[in-house]
Amino acid sequence: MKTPNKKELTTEQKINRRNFISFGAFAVLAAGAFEGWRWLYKSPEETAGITGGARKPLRRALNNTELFFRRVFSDNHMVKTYPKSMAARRVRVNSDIGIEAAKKFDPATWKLQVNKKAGEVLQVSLQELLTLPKTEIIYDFKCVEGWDQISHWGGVKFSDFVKHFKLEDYAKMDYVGMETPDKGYYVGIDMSSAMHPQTLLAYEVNEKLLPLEHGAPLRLIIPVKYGIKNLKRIGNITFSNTRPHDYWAEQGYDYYSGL
Ligand SMILES: Nc1nc2c(c(=O)[nH]1)N[C@H]1C(S)=C(S)[C@@H](COP(=O)(O)O)O[C@H]1N2
Ligand SMILES: [Mo]
Repeated sequence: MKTPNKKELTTEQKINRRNFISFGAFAVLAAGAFEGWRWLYKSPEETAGITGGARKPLRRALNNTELFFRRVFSDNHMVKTYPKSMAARRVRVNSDIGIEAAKKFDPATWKLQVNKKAGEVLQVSLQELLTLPKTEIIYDFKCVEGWDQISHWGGVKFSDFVKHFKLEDYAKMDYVGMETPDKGYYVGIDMSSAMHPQTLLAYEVNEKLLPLEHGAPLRLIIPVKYGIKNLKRIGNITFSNTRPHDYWAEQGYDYYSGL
């Protein structure tokens, strides 16, 4: 049997050495983690106020995280817009639940119904909406099914509509629900997204009144949400503090459906 010389280690020795190195590395990491925990544990507590009880460095991290998300998702955050030259000439028609071509619908006799308290209903004609200030937007419309398209819409800002019809008290509620006239399709929207400055009650696409398949006479254009929330052919609007029913949320899609 050959005796191992000093440089040549036996297999067993090699294994032992590796074990030793692995354990050593583990011990160093564990010591680091322990030191980190001890550092946090020994850090002073934050001054109690609206929040309290967290270590100062931890609260600093939490606050920065919140600030980051608020900057990204705040009401003031604007969806990116594009020049008119980039807007699609042929705007894709996706689905037609509640607005099926076979169903009878006369846009001329349509009126938007706004359900107010005590059963009172405010009726608004398209002619009246056309007299309000018009806002246009060209943005990338995104459908959850995977397609997106830059498109050009025009109409009345939902927030201008609220002001014009003195619905401010209703807009203090948490949600707004919208349904097609036949109630076949319906969405629920959180109020801050509805009141977002880019949210429109749209009556135009590419500077012309909406065709039926895009939701004539009036549809919702809400750029902070996926396509599913952009209800075509609004029949009625209802304000509430509880979540209104929502067609795709009932099928398991995210209720918020924000971008
Ligand atoms: N009434 C009604 N509105 C609707 C839908 C629908 O089926 N019925 N589909 C939604 C979906 S999933 C998308 S992506 C957009 C598509 O709008 P467009 O057909 O104008 O492209 O409308 C939304 N609004
Ligand atoms: Mo969609």
